[in-house]
Amino acid sequence: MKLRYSPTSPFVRKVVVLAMELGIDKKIELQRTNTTDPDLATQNPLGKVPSLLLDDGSSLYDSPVICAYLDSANKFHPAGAARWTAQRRQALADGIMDAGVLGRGEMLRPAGEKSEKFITAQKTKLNNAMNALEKEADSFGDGIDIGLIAVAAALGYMDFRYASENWRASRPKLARWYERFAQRPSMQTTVPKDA
Ligand SMILES: N[C@@H](CCC(=O)N[C@@H](CS)C(=O)NCC(=O)O)C(=O)O
Repeated sequence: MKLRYSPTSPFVRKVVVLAMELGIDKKIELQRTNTTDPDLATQNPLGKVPSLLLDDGSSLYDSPVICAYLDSANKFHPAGAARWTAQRRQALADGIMDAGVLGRGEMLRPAGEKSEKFITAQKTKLNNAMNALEKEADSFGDGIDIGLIAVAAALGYMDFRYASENWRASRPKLARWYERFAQRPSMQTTVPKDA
């Protein structure tokens, strides 16, 4: 299988961290992709990465679907009540990534074309979502599941693109948890950098 990817996408990072934690990353061929590549739209009509091309020629998107497919044995998708906690956290973290990516796209638009109101609205979402995570960070523990992998990918994106927001300052529990989680080899080897 092939993963269409961009090295700076936090959604891709979530998928790759999961694959490394599952020990299946070597089975996935990484294919660097510009989201404007016309053939990406033939695999994912939404033209987004990550997109997973399967050996039978079909494709899977978006990142929660790809993660569920890769973790078909549910090692990191827990059962019972924990399942919904993990899925909700993944949704919250994916929302941070969405707001972060949209906000950054807007910031990069030429002066005169960008909307400060839109950027502020996205930052409000980021901050509200991280405040919600701070409230439950005590319960994160030292385990790992798809929700926590997603939270780590989102916080990694905050460090990468929103360092000036200094998210740790008012979120000490989340910061302490992330400091530990970020030591995992899967996190260390996927730190994003501009190409
Ligand atoms: N909900 C999607 C979001 C993926 C996404 O927004 N990817 C960005 C890169 S970080 C992208 O491909 N953007 C291109 C576009 O929106 O046209 C997922 O979870 O996979």
